[in-house]
Amino acid sequence: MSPVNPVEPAPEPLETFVARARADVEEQLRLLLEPRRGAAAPPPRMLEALRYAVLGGGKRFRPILVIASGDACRQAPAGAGDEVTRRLLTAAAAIEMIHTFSLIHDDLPPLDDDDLRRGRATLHVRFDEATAVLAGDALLNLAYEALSRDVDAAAARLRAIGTVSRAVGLEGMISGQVLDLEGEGAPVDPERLRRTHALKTGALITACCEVGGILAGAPDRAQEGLREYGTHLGLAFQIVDDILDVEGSPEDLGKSPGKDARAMKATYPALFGVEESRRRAAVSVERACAAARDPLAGLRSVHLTALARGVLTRRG
Ligand code: GRG
Repeated sequence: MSPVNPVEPAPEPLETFVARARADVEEQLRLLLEPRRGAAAPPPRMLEALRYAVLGGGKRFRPILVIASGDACRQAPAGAGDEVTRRLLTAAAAIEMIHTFSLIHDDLPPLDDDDLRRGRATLHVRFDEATAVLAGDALLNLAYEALSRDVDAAAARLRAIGTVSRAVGLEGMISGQVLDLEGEGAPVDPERLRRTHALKTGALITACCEVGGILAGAPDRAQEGLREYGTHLGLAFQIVDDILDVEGSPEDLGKSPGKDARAMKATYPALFGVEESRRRAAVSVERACAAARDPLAGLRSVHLTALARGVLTRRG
C-alpha cells in the first residue's frame, strides 16, 4: 500500500512506536546505571538498590512522552543513532530516573508509607529506609549528570536542565507534594485540588513535552503547543490516577488500591464522584489533543493525540 503523502512517511502505529521507545529507554537506563569508565565503582548494595528501583517495571510514560514530543517537531525523520535521537533518549532516561526517585521517596513512611510498588516490595521494604533515601538522592544527581553529558547542543541542554529542575523543585513537584500532604483530611476546594495535581504530577509531565521540543530544536510556537498539551495531559493523568485508586485492581496497579480514601486525601473522585471525574479527565484529554493539532503550533500530532487518549483507558 502506498503512503498517503509520498514525502511524509506513513506514521508508525502507536504500539510499534511505544514498544520501540520502551526498549530503547530500558537499554539507556541500564547504560546510565553502569559505573562510568574510570570512576570509582559505587558500593554494590547501592547499585543493586538502584537497579531494583529503576529496572523493575513501570509504564515509562514520561520517557515515551519526551521522545514523542521531540519527534513531533523534528525537521528530519528520526533515524537510529542520529544526534537528536540520542539526545532525546538520554533526556528520556534521565527524567525516568527522576520520576523513580519521586516514587521511592513518596513510598517512604513519612510520606505515603507504601510497601508495594510496580508489583514488588517498595525499595525501603526490600532494602532499608536509609538505602531508599540515598538511592533517591543518587538518582536525582545521576539524572542531572546525564542531562549535562556531552558538549553538543549545550544551550539546548542547559534549557532542558532548567526546565526539568523547575518542574521537580519548588515550582512543581515538591510544592505539589506539600499541598497534597496538607490536603489530607482537610476541606479542599476544586481550584486548590487542580493546582495540587498540576504541580505534583502535571509539572513533570509538561516538562517531558517541553524538553522533547527543546532538544529537537522546536520553534517557540511549537514549544507553546507542547506546553499546553502537557498541561492538560498532566491533569488528565492524575485524575485517572485518582480514579484507578478507587476502581483499579492490585494486579493492574502493581500497588494496593484504596489508599487515597484511607489517607483521606483530596482527590477528584472524593470531590466530584467517579463519573464526573471521568468526564473531567476526558475534557482535559480533548484539550491536550486540540493543542497538539493546533495548526499554529505545527506539531506532528499523531502519536501525541493517541498517547493522550491512551491515558483515559489505562488500567495501571
Ligand atoms: C523531589 C522528585 C522529588 C520528590 C519529593 C515525594 C515527592 C516529593 C513527590 C511525589 C510526587 C508523586 C509521587 C506524584 C504522583 C505521580 C504519579 C501519578 C505517579 C505514578 O506514575 P505512573 O503511573 O507510574 O507513571 P509507573 O510505575 O508506571 O512509572
